[in-house]
Formats: sequence, C-alpha cells, structure tokens
Amino acid sequence: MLTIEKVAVIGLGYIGLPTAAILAANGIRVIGVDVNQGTVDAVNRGEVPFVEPDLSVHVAGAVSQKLLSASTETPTADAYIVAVPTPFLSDRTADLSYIESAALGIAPQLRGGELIILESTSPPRATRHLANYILGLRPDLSSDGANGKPVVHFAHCPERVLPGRVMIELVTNDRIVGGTTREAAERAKDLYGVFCQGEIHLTDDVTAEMAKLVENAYRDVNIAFANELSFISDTVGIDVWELIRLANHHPRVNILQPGPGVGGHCIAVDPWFIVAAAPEDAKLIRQAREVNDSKPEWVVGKVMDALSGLPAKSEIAVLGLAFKANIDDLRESPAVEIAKRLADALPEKCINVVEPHVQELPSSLTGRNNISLQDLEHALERSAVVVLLVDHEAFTKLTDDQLIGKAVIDTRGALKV
Ligand code: SAJ
Repeated sequence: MLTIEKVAVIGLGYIGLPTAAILAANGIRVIGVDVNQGTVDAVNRGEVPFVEPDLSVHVAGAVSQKLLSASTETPTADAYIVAVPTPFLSDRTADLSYIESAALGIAPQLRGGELIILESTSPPRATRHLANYILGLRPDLSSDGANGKPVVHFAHCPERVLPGRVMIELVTNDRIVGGTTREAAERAKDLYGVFCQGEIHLTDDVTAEMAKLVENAYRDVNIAFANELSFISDTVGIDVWELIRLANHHPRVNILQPGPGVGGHCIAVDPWFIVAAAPEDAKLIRQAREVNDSKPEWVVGKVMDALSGLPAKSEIAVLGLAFKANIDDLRESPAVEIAKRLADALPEKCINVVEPHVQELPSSLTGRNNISLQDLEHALERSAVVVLLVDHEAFTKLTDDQLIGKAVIDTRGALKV
C-alpha cells in the first residue's frame, strides 16, 4: 500500500527533473530541490532549462496543477529521490560530495518512516555510504529498527533512460530496485510503480549499483571492439563500415559502430567506477576505456595526414560537437576534445566548427582566435579538410557535390563519398 503523498527530488538535472515531472503527472505532490537558483526559478515558471523531447509539456502541466514546485531548500517529505551528479575525481574514483550535500539537507527533515532513494549512478556501496552519512547525523534513527529506533528506508534505483527518449523510457523501461533491506526495496518498488509500466526487479543495494555500471561497461567494451576494428581496418587497408556490415549478417554477431570516441556522462565514466572497485580484476573493462579514450588522438592524426601536402592556408571544417547525434549535450564529448586538440596543435590554421544545436562554443574552445562557430555552408565553402564527428541529420544529408575536391574524414561512417 502506497502511503507516499509527497516526494522531494534532490537535483533537477537530466534525470531528476523528468522523474519529478512524471511523478507529479501521476498525482504525487513533488518538490524539486536544486542548488541553482536559476533552475529553481525556471521550474517554478513551468520551464525546462535544457532540451529533452516532451519534458516541457510535463513540467508546464505539473506546475500549473500545483503538483510540482521547486526550491533551494530541502522540505519534509515522505520520500526523497537523490539524483545529483557523481562525477569522477582526477584519480577516477567517484566524487560523492554532491550525495553528501544532499544528505546534509535531508537529515534534519527526517521524522522516521521516510524512504530515501539514491538514483545517481554510483560506485558499489554508495547507498550504504549515504545511509551511514545520514544516520551519523541522526543517531536517533536507524535503517533496520535496531534498538527500537524509528526506521528510515534506503534504496538504490538506477535510471537507465536514453537521453532524447527520457519521457518514454521512464515509463516503459524495466527498473532495478535494490534495498539495504527487503522492506526498503518493496517500498521503492511501490513508488516507481506509480509511473513505471516496465517490470520492477528487486535486489540488494550493491547489486543494483553494479547492474547499472555493468550495463554501461558492457556497451563501452562493445564500442571499444568496434573502435579497435577501425584501427585494424585502417592498417590493413579495408573499409571498417563494410567489414562490420558484412560480419553482422552472422546470426550471432552484432558489432556496434566505431566513432570518434565515447562521450556522454555515463558510458565514458561509469566503467571507471568498476575499475576503482576491483582494479586487479577489471582488466578488459579498463582496456576498453583506454581504447575508446585513444580514439580522439587517432582522429587528430588522420586530420594531420590529410593536411600534409595541402597549402599552408588550408582551413578545416569540424562537423559536430555533441557526444551523439541530434542532441545538444556536449558532456565528455570526444568531438569537443578533437576540436580542442586541433586548435591547440594548429594555431595557424582556421578551424570552422559547425554545431547546429548550440549557440556558442563551449568554454573549453573559447579564448583562441583560430577556432569559431560557423554555419555549415560557410564552413564547407572555406575548408579543404572536412572532419565529420557527429552524425547529426544536417550532416548525413550532405551530398557528394558539396564535398567534391575535399579531404573527408568521416568518423561515423555517415557520408557516402
Ligand atoms: N557510440 C558509439 N558507437 C555505437 C554506439 C554509441 O561510438 O555503436 C557512442 C555515442 O556516439 C556516444 C556514446 O557512445 O558518444 C554513448 O552513447 P549511447 O547512445 O550508447 O548511450 P548514452 O550515454 O546516451 O546512454 C547510456 C545508455 N546505456 C546503455 O545503453 C547501456 C542509457 O540507457 C543509460 O541510461 C545512460 O547511458 C545512463 O544514464 O547511464
């Protein structure tokens, strides 16, 4: 029986805000909490501060029905969903400081009986770390009723939605819910059951944490295989795209696509949490990360090869900065990394970046006078070398005529030249 009427969602980012909106759309009173006043103000106006299909409609509707509001202060609530960032530190272990900040806000509000769910992608035992951190601040409470203390329930429920399809996948994907106790898992299942039409699988907290990391590491390893094939194909002088297309005709083979490297805040990051947890064992996972991380430098080498023999003043068109097609998200994007390396290595060359989904270059590319954001036509007109980094629709439609006479480096296999 669900007794949760009021939920606080801590962190109104790419996952927290959609989750808040979908709960509110299903009749739960939701308060979104964020440290960024601009985000809080935007949500209270019914606006969404980033691009995600269908999210605006949900947020605007929930705010106008007074089921969703936002604040910089953590309120009392029946359940808390923590969806804050867990970036990695310079030694590639997870930075849990945002989780701890969320805990500092939650702890004073607890009365006993609440459910606290960690949704942030986390290294193994982060949910226990959150529980211990909160119970350290509130020694009058417990996670299991020991010594007759009121219980607070802790669970991990990783999100697995694909950016660009978040509002659909939140509803249709299966979910894994791991509790520090069985009761915590059952309660979290009841809450997600409010909107989730997929199956909800119960387990313990550490297995749930690992499941999310393993899903992304699985994909990373498979993309690394494709990227390694692109190196090998180049060495033996064959077309990697044709090679993969043909091999995939086998009924039990499904090779992914090579690219300029792996970006985004998940697949390029999460496998390192596994490596940090078991460095001696996670050999293949580490190697895959290294293969994928080596791809940007390899692409830069191909641009250098293409430039050799061309007039010194030849310009370069860099097509795409996003981490994947048809989105505006530049986080951990290998395309940004390649653009930066080219700008650093070629101070005398003009680099024309085309990214139809952003209005200005990211800060890592500004402050240089050899790189600028241009429209596609202008960039193509001026450049002798074209390097395609993202298979945005605007680029895959390019015709042979538009590329005639140019050296083309197509890292996505998106062009027919
Ligand atoms: N990529 C390739 N070749 C491929 C597929 C992808 O180079 O064949 C690259 C993309 O261009 C991109 C990166 O990999 O740079 C990641 O893109 P993606 O579409 O594979 O995944 P994300 O990062 O957008 O979302 C992933 C998803 N995880 C899995 O598919 C296992 C998503 O379901 C998760 O919710 C999300 O990570 C997350 O939040 O963890």
